[in-house]
Amino acid sequence: MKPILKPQDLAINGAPPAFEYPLHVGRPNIGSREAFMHHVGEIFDHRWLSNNGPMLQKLEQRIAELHGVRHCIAMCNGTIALEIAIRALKLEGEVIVPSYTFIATAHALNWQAITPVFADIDPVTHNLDPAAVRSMITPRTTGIIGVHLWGRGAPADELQAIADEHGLKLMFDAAHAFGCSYKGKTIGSFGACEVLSFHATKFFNTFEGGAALTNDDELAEAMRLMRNFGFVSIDKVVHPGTNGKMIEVVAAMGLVNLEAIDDVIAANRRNHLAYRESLSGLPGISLLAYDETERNNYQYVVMEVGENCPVSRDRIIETLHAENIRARKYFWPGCHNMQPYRELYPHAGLMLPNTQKVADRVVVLPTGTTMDQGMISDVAAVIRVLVTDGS
Ligand code: T4K
Repeated sequence: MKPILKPQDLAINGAPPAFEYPLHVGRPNIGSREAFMHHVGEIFDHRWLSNNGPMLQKLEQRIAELHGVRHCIAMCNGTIALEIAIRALKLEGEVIVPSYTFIATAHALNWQAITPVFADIDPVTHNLDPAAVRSMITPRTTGIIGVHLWGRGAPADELQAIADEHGLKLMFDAAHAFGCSYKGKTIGSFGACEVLSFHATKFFNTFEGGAALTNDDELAEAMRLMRNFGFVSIDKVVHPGTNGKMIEVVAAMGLVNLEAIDDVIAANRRNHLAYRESLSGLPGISLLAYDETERNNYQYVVMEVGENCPVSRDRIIETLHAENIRARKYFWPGCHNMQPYRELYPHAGLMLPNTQKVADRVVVLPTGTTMDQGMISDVAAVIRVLVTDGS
């Protein structure tokens, strides 16, 4: 890339893109290939490919230890883990969730004929606002699902107080929060249950995968049964269930990637600081900070484009895409603006002013182990030239 970038150097003005190949948000972090291939050899030798195999059991034990919980029930993906947790908790009627989250949080309810009721977020933290949650409770409400968005803890203690006061169940979508803490306590044991995602794009991945974490023995047992068609033993089914199992080769990927998590955190943190420095002082541009007193995985670089920025968020996205930088507008436009919710609740947005504001100003930038400092300077240079004199 050119040393001093000028507006005419932007690809959107006919120049070649800054990057020959796309830089993606969500590029997978991958541990040792040799170790993975070794595990695959072991799996073939054992001829045990699925159904509670040794790789799965080891992975579950290690993840439970890492998160300080008694039970980790690994599953084929985070969405199925959410659905099974919701069902095992016997949620019904209405459940309060943020709209500012990945669509899976809402769909996991709707899929089971439960109404997701969208509550607004705190515009500073992007997490559920407890006062907004309180205002959405009705006689049909049975639960609350908090989301630890970007891996930053949702206000678990305040949500628990509301749940206790109203006799509601509380669980968390912790898809972003592998290894993170809230008020010094590792995420994983807040509420009745917390659900992780191990999708390819996540801080820790197993290609696809997910898990429910809990300290509740009965709940854990119910989720284990539901994950495997309700089989309690050979030939004996005692519960309705589905196929939510994680296969051995996937668990092997998890065991390998667990060894790499410190390196991924170091890379993500270094990238976060590099972005912070390169983007500092730009009008209307800010980066969502991670609380350094907590454990963070720094998996998301969340840039916010404020009203005082001379160019719009969408113009920034358009320019980055032209430069082969595949930044994302996560989680625009908010679940309430997607189907079927948009049609079911056409006026939901009236109760969600902060959700609308935040969804309109966020740009998530590429990070992870595939990004180096030079790439980050170049991404920042594109944003800088656009914001300072490219409008
Ligand atoms: N709750 C929350 C809060 C979540 O964020 C998610 C998942 C869930 C629940 C559900 O968990 P899972 O059922 O997925 O385990 C992606 C992911 O598919 C999704 O897992 C994730 N959240 C969400 C935040 O991001 P999309 O629609 O953005 O995917 P896509 O195909 O556009 O890919 C995202 C980026 O990653 C692209 O820039 C390409 C890049 N990528 C992707 C894959 C799969 C790669 O470079 N390599 C890859 O292998 O949803």
